[in-house]
Amino acid sequence: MRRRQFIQNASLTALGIIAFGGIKAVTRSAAAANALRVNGKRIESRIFELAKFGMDANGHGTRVAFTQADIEGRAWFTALMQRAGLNPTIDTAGNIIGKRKGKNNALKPIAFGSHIDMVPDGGNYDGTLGSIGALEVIEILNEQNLVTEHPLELIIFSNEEGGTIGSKAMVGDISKEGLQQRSQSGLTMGEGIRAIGGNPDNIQSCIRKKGDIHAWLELHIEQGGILEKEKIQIGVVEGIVGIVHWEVMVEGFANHAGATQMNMRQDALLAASKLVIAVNEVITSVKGTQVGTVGKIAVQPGAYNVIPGKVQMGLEIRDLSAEKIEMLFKEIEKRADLIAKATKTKILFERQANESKPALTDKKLQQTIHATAKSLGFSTKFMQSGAGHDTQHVGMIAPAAMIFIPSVGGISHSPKEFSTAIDMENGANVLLQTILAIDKANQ
Ligand code: HGY
Ligand code: MN
Ligand code: MN
Repeated sequence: MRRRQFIQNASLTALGIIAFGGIKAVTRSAAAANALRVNGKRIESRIFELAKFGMDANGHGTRVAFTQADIEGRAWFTALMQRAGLNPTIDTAGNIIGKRKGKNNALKPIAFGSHIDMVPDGGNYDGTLGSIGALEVIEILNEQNLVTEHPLELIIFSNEEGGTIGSKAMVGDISKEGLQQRSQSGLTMGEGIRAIGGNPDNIQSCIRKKGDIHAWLELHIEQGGILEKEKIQIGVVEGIVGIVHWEVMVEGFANHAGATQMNMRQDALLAASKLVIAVNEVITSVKGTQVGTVGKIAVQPGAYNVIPGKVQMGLEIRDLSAEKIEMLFKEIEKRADLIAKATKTKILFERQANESKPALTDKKLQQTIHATAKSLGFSTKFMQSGAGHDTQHVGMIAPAAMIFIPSVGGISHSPKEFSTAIDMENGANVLLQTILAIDKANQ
């Protein structure tokens, strides 16, 4: 009896030690995970490395999607993903996908990333911060031999600046017409996707369905000046504006600039100029944070001594409400009719296929970002994004959210775009710890 009792006690003690050791190991590993921090220096140096692709002699960036600079920048990034063990592949929309196994690969992946293409003459932080920050998360997990429960996916979306093409394709929102639309590079979207290793003829196969991704996170610069002005370190994005583009054709009559009296003219540029002012008046005529821009214009034939016969412009309207965008556009159309009559010209609007719907981000993920940032000692602000992002499409098939860091001077889409090393490090730490929090909570 005594012997049996002894063995029982001994095994209970042994069990207790193992259990205690196990709990200690779990708390140790939880504490170790909480203590993980990114390597800010590596982030900053990679930002400057990537900036070199497409940088011209006077330090201006031209890594426009589908151009040689984009192809080279993508190759550089893909090599880093390869070295980090992510086995990068390119899906049929040209998105670069890296995968890291979890302990339980039956779970859906936690995905994160951004884009590395730029606007013409753009900045070095828009998209690249979220891409390099995402890679930094993988580097740290590798260095610490930490394996998450969930598998992880790093996604670099293609042609974000030209209409968030890669993320739209991933949610099945790219039409045939959308593939025929001309991109900033001069190639059609379909030609461009092929140029970067995608396969537009089979674009459907890149589609992810609802439930395929457990959660999506994107770290991004704010691109506005609110965080800097209010001295806030981390922005928690609540919603992302919708964006609609129109090509505007103004048709007048090219004629001799000397021999044609002022009241005999059909001056397309005069009409276009009145329309640009009308856009500004309509957009600013109602309360709210909507924005409207005519960002590009081409005049034909373009000579001192010829009255412009044709003008082609690009109109963009953005707001968190799709209905408000439609209402504002109808008002602009009314003004265009009056201008066309007064100038004896024709004004046609051609709505572009690749528009983005407004999107709210996932409330639970917002709270996780907020709590994580607070636990890291950062100030936070819930806010909307006036810029469009891939997140607004991924949010259609998965819980999605964004982490913002300040843009110095609120400048973006400009060579003057800048974010400090410490703000980038803070943002990447929030990204890292939020991913671990989601993984732990098995949200
Ligand atoms: O245009 C935008 O809002 C984004 O930067 N692509
Ligand atoms: Mn961006
Ligand atoms: Mn941008």
